[in-house]
Amino acid sequence: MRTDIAEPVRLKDYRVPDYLIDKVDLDVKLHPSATRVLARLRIRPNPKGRSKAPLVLDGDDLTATKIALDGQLLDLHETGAWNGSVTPDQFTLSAPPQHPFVLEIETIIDAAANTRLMGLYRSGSAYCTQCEAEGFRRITYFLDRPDVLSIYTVRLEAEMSEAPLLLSNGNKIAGGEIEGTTRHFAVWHDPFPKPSYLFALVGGDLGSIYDEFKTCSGHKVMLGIHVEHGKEPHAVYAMDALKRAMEWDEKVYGREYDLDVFNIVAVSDFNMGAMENKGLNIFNDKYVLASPATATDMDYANIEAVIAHEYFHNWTGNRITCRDWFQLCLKEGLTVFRDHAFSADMRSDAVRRIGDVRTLRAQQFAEDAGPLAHNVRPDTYLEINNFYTATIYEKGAEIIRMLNVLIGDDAFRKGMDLYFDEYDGTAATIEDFISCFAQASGRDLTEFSRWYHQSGTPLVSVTATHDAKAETFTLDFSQSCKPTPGQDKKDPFVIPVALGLVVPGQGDIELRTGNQDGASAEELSRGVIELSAAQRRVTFHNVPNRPVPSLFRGFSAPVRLEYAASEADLITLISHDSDGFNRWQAAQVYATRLLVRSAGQIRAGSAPHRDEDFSRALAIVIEKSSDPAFIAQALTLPGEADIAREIGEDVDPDAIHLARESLRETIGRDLKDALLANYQQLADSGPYSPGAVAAGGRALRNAALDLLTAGNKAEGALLAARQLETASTMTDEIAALAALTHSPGTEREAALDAFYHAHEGEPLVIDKWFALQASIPEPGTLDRVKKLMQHKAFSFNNPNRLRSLAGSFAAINPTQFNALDGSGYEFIAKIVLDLDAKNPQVAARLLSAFKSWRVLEVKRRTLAERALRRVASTAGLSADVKDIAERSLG
Ligand code: B3K
Ligand code: ZN
Repeated sequence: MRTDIAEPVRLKDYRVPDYLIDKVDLDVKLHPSATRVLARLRIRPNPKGRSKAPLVLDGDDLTATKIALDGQLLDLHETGAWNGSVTPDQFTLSAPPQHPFVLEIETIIDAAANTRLMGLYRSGSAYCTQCEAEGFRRITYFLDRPDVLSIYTVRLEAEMSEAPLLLSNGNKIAGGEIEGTTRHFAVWHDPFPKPSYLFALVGGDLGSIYDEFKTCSGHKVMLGIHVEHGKEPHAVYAMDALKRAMEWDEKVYGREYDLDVFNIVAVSDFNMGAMENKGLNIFNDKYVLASPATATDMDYANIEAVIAHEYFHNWTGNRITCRDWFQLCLKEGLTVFRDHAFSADMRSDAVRRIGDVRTLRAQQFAEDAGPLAHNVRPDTYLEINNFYTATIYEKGAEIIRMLNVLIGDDAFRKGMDLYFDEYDGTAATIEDFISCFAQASGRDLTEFSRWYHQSGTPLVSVTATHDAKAETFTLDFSQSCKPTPGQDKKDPFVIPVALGLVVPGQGDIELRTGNQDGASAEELSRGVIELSAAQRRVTFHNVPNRPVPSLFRGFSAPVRLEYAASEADLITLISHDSDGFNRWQAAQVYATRLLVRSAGQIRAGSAPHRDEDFSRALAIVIEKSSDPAFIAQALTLPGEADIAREIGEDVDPDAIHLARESLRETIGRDLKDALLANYQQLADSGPYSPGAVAAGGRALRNAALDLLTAGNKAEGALLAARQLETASTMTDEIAALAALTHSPGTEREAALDAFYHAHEGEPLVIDKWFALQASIPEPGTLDRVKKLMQHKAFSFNNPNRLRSLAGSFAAINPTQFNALDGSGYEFIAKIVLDLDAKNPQVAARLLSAFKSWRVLEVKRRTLAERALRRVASTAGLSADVKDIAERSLG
């Protein structure tokens, strides 16, 4: 384990590599505890690098058995003889040849002992790899950085019985049995130069499904998805999503696939969601396997999105990669932007946008508001694996979305085409990317680029004045952004404000008519005002009746909006806004306002305020909207973490929880008839479809069940019990079980037991069972979670199991994680420490659950700080955990 906290890596220190590695030939003999890797590297001095620089190759925990330079074996015990050094973490040649040369390195790897799941490891009986960000150096010594691009040829050899399937990147060029032995081999060649983080291999005995895709130029591509034997039918949906993604990228971006084969392998031990290795994506099986009886509609939607995301990386990430890890958002933000657009095209636009914004607010806004806030393009890092964050991914995607809104669809597409033309086959930077859009749109994007180097969520405050006599309507905008770690002062952001002015009964006012002050004709015709200074005023003329401003339509910028809309205005927007997102947003603002007020009242010892107008507003949504998925979103209140963020300081999670429960109860009672009518009308019928329409019906039905249960526990429990008995989909089954878990008692326990026994053989379903129990907002939950950690279905070494149980407890159970006695914090801190020795990446991720500790009321804050300090001061911590602990403490 790496315990040495190295010096921070800084963007400003970037230097081109002194050596390049043009070709990599790997000869890998798979063996459970002693895989032999022979790497043959063709190296040459980089004409752009420093001359006569030493060659320093990265390693991590490596055991080299042989190293030869241009065919001459180096005596590894006598390093003086060849003027260099070799340690598990580095290989150095102090005076390497100044002409092309070949370095051959033999390493022996114990894949079975690799619990970090980085480099070569085993998942079940399969061998697989994960190299991003710095895992290749756990396979062989290398210039393990994304700007060293090489052509790989990989020969894999294994026992036929153990690994009948042998895969690597690129196309298969040879293979067969090895005569006189029980072994076989396969040779894969990838003609596209790639960085080492995109290398992958898989060896195993897996079940496969195959299909074919004909690209727009008529090239036939063989598609394979490889899963645990017996699970093949559960991979059919992923295959369908893959083909749709391939077609979409051709149609929308003109991007064609470039190899003869595309393979996806699903494994059950994986640190994150999936990995875009060239031609050989490796997936957490959670994002591949689905059947109506085992996966929810949300799972199906996630599979579609992740399959598309990894596939889209083939162009945005692989063909054009990142110069260095500071540019991570170049591939991640852009690819999330692309997968969001894909999902929106596959499903309902407004509903997808609502889902994406919910995620952004819950994860990225929370990160931006706390001690872990960082730039979308960081300036420095200690451990790059800690930067695969919502800020890089989700905010990175929002920046590109804003760019699209600002320059329009045509210039945006032109900019993307330029980017692909100009930078194909290279390792690029954010500046390279932005320059393409500056060129395509003729705009100076320097100020816009501040989004990449200033952290924090801007706050946009708006006041509106209507002058009935003068028939004018004036909007005054101002922006600010709180200090974030290392950044006290911020320059103004360039913020696109998509807006409309809504008049009840009349709809949107035509913005172009009349003389408008302070906005250009182009802004008005597009309905997008650009806020690029600290303040801006826009006055609309010929506005006899006071309109209601609908601001940030479609969530046109990742900002917080402060606008004192009256409740009547919010109801106008809920009822009449032509923008679906803002209809939903108005309901959320209304709910948040009530919830913040009630939480304050509860904290002050009084009863929460009841508001029937809000129920009436929701009744309007139910009545007016024809899209069940949209209604379901409107009926889902802001989460407890969202309310906490809105309160911003002295946060009491118990008061927030009670306030939210009480509002759910009120809605459940007030809207009982309408909810029940929808519940009954949307009863499941016909064969299962994972499509948006059928899923929307189930979403509304289950949102109704949730509120009905909140309104009347006994009646809700009856409905839920009936649904649990008759459910034909996992969506309905888990929703019913969730409704039942609201009430303690023998019925709940019996339902949980029955669910377990019905799904015992399906680890991914048992993960839902773990997560559901970990999220019960009751004091007994911590004991329950501890007990479940002893359950035979639990495994401390499997990231999915651990995330379902401990991760859910920390992330989605705010009252118990933040229990007043500190037991939740101590529990998570202990798991982080126990896990750190085995899998630092997952341990560090779990520790980031403390990211909002500073806003808690003083008792909890003190206890959370104590737990964080205990972690930070533990000897022998990994760089990953130490970095998160120290930054959290700030
Ligand atoms: N690029 C990978 C993430 C790698 C994470 C390394 N710690 C998956 C993705 O974003 O597509
Ligand atoms: Zn990605």
